Amino acid sequence: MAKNLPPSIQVFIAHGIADNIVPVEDAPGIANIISAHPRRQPGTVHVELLPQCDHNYRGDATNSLLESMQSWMKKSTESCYKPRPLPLPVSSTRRGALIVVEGLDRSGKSTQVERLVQHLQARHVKFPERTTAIGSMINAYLTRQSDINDHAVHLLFSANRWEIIESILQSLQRGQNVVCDRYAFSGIAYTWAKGLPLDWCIGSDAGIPIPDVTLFLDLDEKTASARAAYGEERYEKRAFQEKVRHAFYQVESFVQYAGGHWIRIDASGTPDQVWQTIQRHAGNVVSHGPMALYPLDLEAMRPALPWTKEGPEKASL
Ligand code: Z5A
Ligand code: MG
Repeated sequence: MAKNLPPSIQVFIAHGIADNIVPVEDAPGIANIISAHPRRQPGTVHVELLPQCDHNYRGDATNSLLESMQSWMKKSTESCYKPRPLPLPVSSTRRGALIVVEGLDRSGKSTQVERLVQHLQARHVKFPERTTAIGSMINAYLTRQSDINDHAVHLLFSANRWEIIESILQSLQRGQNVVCDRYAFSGIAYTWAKGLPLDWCIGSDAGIPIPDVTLFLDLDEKTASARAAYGEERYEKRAFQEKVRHAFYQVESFVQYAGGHWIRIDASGTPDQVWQTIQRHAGNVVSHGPMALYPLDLEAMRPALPWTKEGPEKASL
């Protein structure tokens, strides 16, 4: 049997929302990684045969693998915290997809979001939404017309999302795709980069829907700072942006852990090059059809949160 094995066999176990990698103690020669994948059907299995594995393993591989997976699933299911999907009222229409574009300042989010909105005929949402009463306070703060305490302004950014979430859910339920220019992940990354405790930064957005996909436009601070209008608003300083970038990389890992679908995209290409990638990933999500929406859940993410109580630069990548 071992002779005929392909160089790589992959088996996924879907048992919850966590994305774990654990050793398979009982089948060392066959595989040593099992990963639970949040978006697979329960019961499907994914094992990776690593190149350094002993390909000459003999014995009842299937049984030994299944036994070890069963015991692992039992253990991990017992300890796994599972948030419930957000209750979207039953509707005969297939719900729309929630697509978020995130990234550092001047990474080209708004440029790409405009194209995506047109392309999908989607609803366009921008955070911060500066036209509401809360949004106008945020705008005054960002343009340095007012000073607001770091905790208070974080809560304003969150409140600005909460005042619009209900109508986003309604759009999704009507079957309309929604594209957001920034989301809660900006809230977490920017405030955490200021040094406030990470779990506090997440807490005020706990309960909002995890997007069907987050497209993160990754750009180094030097390139970003050469783009138009950089430096006009409060946070547009290179040292701070570097911390924010570091924070976003961490956010990526614990959002993925919680079942979120996050794609990091190189934003240093031309707008057309970036668009090709955006269009492909967004198209995949829309054509596959969105699944249940899960809430952003602090408890579900906690095992993946960096241990540090300090800013993201102190957390290991
Ligand atoms: N913030 C927060 O702290 N907490 C929160 O919860 C939220 C936000 C939601 C304002 O956000 C601030 O709020 C932000 C985070 C914080 N920090 N700051 N400062 P905003 O989204 O309103 O910021 P903005 O004024 O729209 O800027 P932006 O979003 O950073 O820019 P962008 O949308 O990423 O880039 P762009 O407008 O599409 O393009 C910028 C320029 O680059 C423009 O001249 C383009 O023509 C050019 N461009 C675009 N793409 C390219 C490529 N590929 N190559 C070359 N040039 C390009
Ligand atoms: Mg923008």
